[in-house]
Amino acid sequence: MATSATTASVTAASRLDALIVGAGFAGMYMLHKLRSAGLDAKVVEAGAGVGGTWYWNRYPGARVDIQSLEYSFGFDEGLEREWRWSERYAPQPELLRYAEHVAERFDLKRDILLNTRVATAHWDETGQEWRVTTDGGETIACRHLILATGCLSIPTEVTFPGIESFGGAVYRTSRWPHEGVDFSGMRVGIIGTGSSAIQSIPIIAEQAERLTVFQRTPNYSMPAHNGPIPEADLEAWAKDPRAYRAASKDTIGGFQNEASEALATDTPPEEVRAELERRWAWGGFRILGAFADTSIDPEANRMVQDFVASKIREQVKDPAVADLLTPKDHPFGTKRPCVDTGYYATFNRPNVELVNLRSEPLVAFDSTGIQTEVRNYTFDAVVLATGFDAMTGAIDRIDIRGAGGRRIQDHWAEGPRTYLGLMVAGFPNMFTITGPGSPSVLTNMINSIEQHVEWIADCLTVLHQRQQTSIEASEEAEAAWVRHVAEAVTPSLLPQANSWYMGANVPGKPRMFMPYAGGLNTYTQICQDVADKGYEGFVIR
Ligand code: N01
Repeated sequence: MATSATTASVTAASRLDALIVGAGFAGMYMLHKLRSAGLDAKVVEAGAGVGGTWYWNRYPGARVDIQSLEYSFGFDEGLEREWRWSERYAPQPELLRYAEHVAERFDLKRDILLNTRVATAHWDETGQEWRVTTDGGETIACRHLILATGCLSIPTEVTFPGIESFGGAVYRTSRWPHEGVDFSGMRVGIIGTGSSAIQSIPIIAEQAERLTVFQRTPNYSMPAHNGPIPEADLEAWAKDPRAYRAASKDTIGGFQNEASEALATDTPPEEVRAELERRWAWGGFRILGAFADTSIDPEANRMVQDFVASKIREQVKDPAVADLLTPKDHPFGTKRPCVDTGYYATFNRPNVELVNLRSEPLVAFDSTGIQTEVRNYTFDAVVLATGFDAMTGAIDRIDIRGAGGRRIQDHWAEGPRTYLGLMVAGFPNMFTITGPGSPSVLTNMINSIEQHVEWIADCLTVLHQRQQTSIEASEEAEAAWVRHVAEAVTPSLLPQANSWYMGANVPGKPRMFMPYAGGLNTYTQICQDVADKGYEGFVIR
């Protein structure tokens, strides 16, 4: 396999303390923490560079949807001081530069094996270690296996009849060419209207001669109002970065959102409207914190749905197109809302058309483009923005076998089961970072990553000091956590949507709400209590 001068060779004859899979933000910070604790750790990464999500998702318009001041590492004051974000929501190239900077600053690359995918990971009972093989033929022995494989890293295997016969180019948003794509003068089709499409459509529309958007289900999208970082945030952060970070982490979503305790149903309609307007004008996810009952009460949620529908009508000139772009099949916030720059207004452009795949189903591709039941569309290029096999996809694709040779796919046959989203019963010494059963995708991922990495590093340090060799979630603790994850989401409207949170976008995937909806602040306290009680629910030997 390709290795660069700065890349590690991990074909270690001796056993590593830990092997980390993935060199995104989670894997990089995990490596740094374990090294700092004096443990011998290395990383295996499938990509040719670090950065995970921000390495792969290079489509036009890709940018973060949580303000960069909060979507960035807080663990090192030096790193924090020397890095300046150019805008509220950093674009992908800047996020990738940041990931590279982190790798350089902490000299991480010498322990990262790039261009290498983990193929198998089998627990060896006798040696009390994981035996890992890679697609490059290496075998690596490690005491602990840490999956930092990302929640949205494996695209779904969506395909369309005849796609191979299409004479134009096909691009997937999550596997975008590194050299970029110039759509000037082209007739372009895009399938999907999730976050990836909603970010890329306005940019592609500016370049292409014609853009046709194939929509199956409309999504709620809020304006980013991207620009300079708001003065109030900058001041609060500069005054006391530690306090600012702590305030972000002490929230349900891991970012500051002015979460209100007020109930929309107890508030006069004009005040509800005024508050939603104020938050819409601020931009991004702030509207999510407007009222405490919108995530649990259909009537309160309906007020936000109606408000967003009115905003879509304000932005889209053609009422029929506005209506088509308005979600009707799921409550607001039950799919991750999108954050856009000029998405709805793009449909006022003369070179953009919207095709409703519900009334005009896609039949097949042919050599010239796409046939629906109504028309043939001719394209030079088609973009697939069709989503990810979320939360379990990257883990399922590794042949992982725990104690007694049990396959993780079998253990998770009815949906992913974990204890705290950190460990799986029967899979000793294997950790997941932002795994199913943790708040992860419902939060600011970097704050969730920091919490997980620090908990795992503390745990391994304790084991190391006590010369204990294995830790495993007990069956009982795992079963209780799975019940608690289900209970935590029950009062909310979240399970009502056919979302990737529910596994609904992958045919055959078990329907189960995968992330923990109890909030990052509550979850962090639970994890701390578990550790304080001597790692309650874990079997340590
Ligand atoms: O994927 P999605 P995404 N025929 O699953 C459609 C994060 N993210 O990559 O809803 C036709 O949301 C599908 O239609 P439907 C963020 O957490 C963040 O956009 O199944 N259409 C849907 O419209 C986000 O939630 C950012 O009916 C088909 C679309 O494809 C998550 O990643 C940016 C189809 C997929 O939407 C996923 O977002 C980007 C078919 N056969 C992503 N199959 C930030 O802003 C699927 N679709 C940070």
